[in-house]
Amino acid sequence: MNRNKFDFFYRLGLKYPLFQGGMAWVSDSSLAAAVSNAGGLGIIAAGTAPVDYVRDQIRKTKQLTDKPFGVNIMLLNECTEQIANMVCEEGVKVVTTGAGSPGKYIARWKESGITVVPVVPSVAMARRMEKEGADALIAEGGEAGGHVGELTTMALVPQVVDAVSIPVIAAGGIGDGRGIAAALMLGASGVQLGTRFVVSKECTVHQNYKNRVLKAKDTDSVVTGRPTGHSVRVLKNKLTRKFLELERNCANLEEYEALGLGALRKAVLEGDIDYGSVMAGQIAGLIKEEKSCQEIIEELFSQAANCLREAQDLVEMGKNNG
Ligand code: TUI
Repeated sequence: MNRNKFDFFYRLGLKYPLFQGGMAWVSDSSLAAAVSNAGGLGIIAAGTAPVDYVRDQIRKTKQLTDKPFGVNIMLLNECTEQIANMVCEEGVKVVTTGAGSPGKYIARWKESGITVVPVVPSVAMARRMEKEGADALIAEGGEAGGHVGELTTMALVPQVVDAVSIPVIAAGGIGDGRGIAAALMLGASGVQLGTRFVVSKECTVHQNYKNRVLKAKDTDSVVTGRPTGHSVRVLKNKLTRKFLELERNCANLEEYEALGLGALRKAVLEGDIDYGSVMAGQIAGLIKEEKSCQEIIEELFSQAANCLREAQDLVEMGKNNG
């Protein structure tokens, strides 16, 4: 029997109903441990990395926190099969997935006691994942950074909430407490934030990457890659200009993919924000200051609580002034 809407997060041992997004090359042991230590669920991203890199990050995270943390498995990774087995061996508590269907791994993960939380971009995918045994879902709208589906968070979340009976975590376009309050109003039980944590003290991305996000304005992100079927939201730069030009000219896909290969690593590790891929969500323009993960999370939930109290005032006003 559910204690309340947030029971799923209580059971995971979290203080807040918050997941940190698993961002390829960005979400490492440093970021994941900081978020977990601050009461959210820190998540290590496997991204396109080999299995040994991911195992190493898991072991480092265990050194940095005794709180639960998760691993995000990006299903286009060539080593997905090995990573899927490794997380069982390492006793990971939560697995989130992205960029595909994790169907064939779910039984294996559940046998190992792992809580399975796939990202879904549609109601059809949400229904399928619930049927295949997912414990909860992340409904991610196209405001998010990185690989995105077509629907917005505002439209996707309530439709997924109505379609399934497992908890739904809203993601995409949430950058502050107002976004959290709004997501809860849409029926979500919790939230996942990625971009906000890129600009945190414990995030190890190149300083140029953080500065680019801090400098971003509302219209600075763009979706590239639609012709390849892998739409990716990134901040505009010389690389995206070239991408969009190729898209307009219907360039062949090989030329296109060659340009994108390794571009994310170039931005994250080398700080090449001109020709690297600076993945970030539409809320980048909302981020004004680098803070510690603990400061970010406490501020998020105190602002959300204030928003919800104001909403309650509206209810009271209707009662008192009728
Ligand atoms: O996965 C993400 N975001 C990502 S993955 C990534 S690494 C990458 N880089 C270049 C190209 C592709 C990937 C960077 N950002 N978010 C979760 C997410 N999952 N968004 C959308 C989906 C998704 C899409 C289709 C989930 C399931 C799905 O199912 C299709 C099907 O029917 O199998």
